[in-house]
Order: sequence, then structure tokens, then C-alpha cells
Amino acid sequence: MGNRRISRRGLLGAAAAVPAVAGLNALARGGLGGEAALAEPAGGNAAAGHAGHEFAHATFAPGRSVDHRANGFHPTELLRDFDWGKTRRLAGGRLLREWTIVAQDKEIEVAPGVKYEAWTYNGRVPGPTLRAREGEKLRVNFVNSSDHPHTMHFHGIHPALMDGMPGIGERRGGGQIEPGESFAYEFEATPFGLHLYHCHVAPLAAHIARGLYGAFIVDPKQGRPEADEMVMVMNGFDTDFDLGNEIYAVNTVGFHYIDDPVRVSRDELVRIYLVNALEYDPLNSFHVHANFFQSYPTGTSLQPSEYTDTIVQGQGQRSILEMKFPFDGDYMFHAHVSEFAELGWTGFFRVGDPAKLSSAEAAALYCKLPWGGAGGLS
Ligand SMILES: [Cu+2]
Repeated sequence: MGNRRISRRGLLGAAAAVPAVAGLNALARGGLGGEAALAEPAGGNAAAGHAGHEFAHATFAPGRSVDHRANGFHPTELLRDFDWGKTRRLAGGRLLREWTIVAQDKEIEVAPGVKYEAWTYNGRVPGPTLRAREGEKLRVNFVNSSDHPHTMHFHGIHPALMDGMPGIGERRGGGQIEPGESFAYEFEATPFGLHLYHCHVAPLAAHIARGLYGAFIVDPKQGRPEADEMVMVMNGFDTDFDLGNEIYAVNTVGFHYIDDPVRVSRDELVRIYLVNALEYDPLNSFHVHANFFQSYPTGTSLQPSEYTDTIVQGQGQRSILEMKFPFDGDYMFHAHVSEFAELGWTGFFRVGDPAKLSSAEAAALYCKLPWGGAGGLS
């Protein structure tokens, strides 16, 4: 099957000509706050109230979904997939935490039918969420199995040789890692916080935009309070390579968390590790509906700096967000850059037991969704 070609301006400007955009328009009209929530019709079935209306699924291709199995990763599983590596005690008692990361070229599907020639760490975008504790010794065995030179550049505090910078350390086997070569990055887990890693080979924006990035979490020695933790890497895809993104997402697949809302429990502390890995747009943002969160910029302090419902992040910026949902129901989250929201960067938190959610509480406009059909949720 050929790759569907879509253009960003075409998507936003030519709604009538592109069937998939019907969903985007429905989203923009009702989903992002343009109208009050739909009143539940008599009989208590919001979905039935739409009979005869063609509210399309908020997706790029109604009725179709991404083949997660072919991708080899699933955005719902990525949320809570923390890679702690393997540990062993060194002589002297210090803990060594170790990973192997392989750069591989791989085609992935970022929206239904939209394939993208990605460059990946360990076959997934974003790469594994590497997690360690403050003060541990870390070793990342990097193997470049791609057709292109790459590196792993970690945010953190380390010697120049370990910085993943082309031109620095070549004579010692570091610097730019050519196809077929490997290098072991060794450094200490410091400071605690939410960091990231990415390739640093030029052209830099292109190497990052291809998918070579991931979250890097260093827990404080004393840990953080118990919570339902998840990682959200905000990203985008320049599917026609014109230096502008056509698809925006959290964890790669546009609109995924509308199809499959992020399940959370009422009154439980939710901690989101939010990383902005977007290229070609200087700013991204995160907004949650009907709630507020504490924001810990870069996660380097145990005291939050702001209680808000929207934060803005520049490229490479990140923040830990903490919140509790006091009411059952579906709560949208999306980029407050509306254009991004309409091009995939929109999802829902689903609070409470789905079997007990009434259709009035569950995303009524999205009546084409599998869970939104006759009779509500099952
Ligand atoms: Cu690269």
C-alpha cells in the first residue's frame, strides 16, 4: 500500500476535500471548547442523539487505526514503560546501571495509513524511558545499526567525552558514531530530575525529528511520593520533509489517546513526566480540562513552582506534572496551540471505572468511537 501523502496546510485549509478532516472540524467545533457540552437527550443515550449526524471520529482516517503490532510499540504501553536497565554491584559497593541502545532505521505508522521512515532507538519512537536513581553510575552501550551516523547526547552533568557530540572524543572512540560502530557512554546520574537524550549529529533538527529522542529520568535519592506515573513525550512528524510537521502527538501516534483514553483512578495522584521533543515549531504546550496540576520544571526541585492548567515548553524543555482527578468522567488534554491539537495532539483521561461511566460523562461528541456507540460504554 502506498504512503498517503498529506500536507499540513492542506489538512487545515481544505476540510471539505479531505474526509479525514471532518473529524478534525468536529473536534475544533465542540471538542476544544467552542460550544457548551452537548445536552444529553431524553432517554439518557447521548450517542443515540447523534443518529443521522455524521460526526466523524477525531482521527485522520475514520474507521481505521494504526497497526501497533507492526510498529512494535503501543502508545498506551509506552505511557508507563520505564526502563530501569540492568544493575550490578561494582567492587567497592557502588551500583552500576546499564542499558544497550541500538539505533535502527525503521518505518513506523504515525497516523492511520501514514508511514514515516523513522530513525529509532531500540525500534521505537520515542526511545526507551531510561530511569535511574541519583548518584548511581550509568553505562549506556550504544550500537549504531542505522545507515546514518548518530550519537546519544544526554542532558545531565558529565565529562565532554560522554556528551555525544560529533568532533569531541573521536580519537577515543567517541564523538560521532558511524554505522556499524558502538560506544559506551558512562556518567553519573545527576542531577535528579526529568531530562532527555537525543542524537546530536547534524543536521540536528532532522536527526531529532526522525525519532532519535527519549526521556531520561533521575529519581531523587529519597524518591517521590507514590503515584500513578506516566511519560508523555510531545512530538511531531514532518511526513513530507518540508521542515514543517504534518502530525502532532504525544508518544507518536496522533489522536491515539482519543481512541484509547489514558485510564486513571479518581483521587489518585497522577504524575506525568512531560517532555517536549518537537522540532520545527519553537513552542509546544500541555493543557488539561476541568483540572489543575502542580508543575515542577525540569523536576529538579521537590517544590512545585506553579499551580496551573496550562504550561508552555520550548524545544527540549520538560516538566513533572502532578494532579488528582476528583470526578469520574472523560477529560480532554491537548496542546493549547490549537493547530497542533487539530493535527493529532489531543487525547482524553478517562477517570473511574469505564463500566460505571454514563454516556453523559464520556466524550459525547465522539460518538463514532467504539466505546461511544449505542448504550454507552461496555
Ligand atoms: Cu542522528
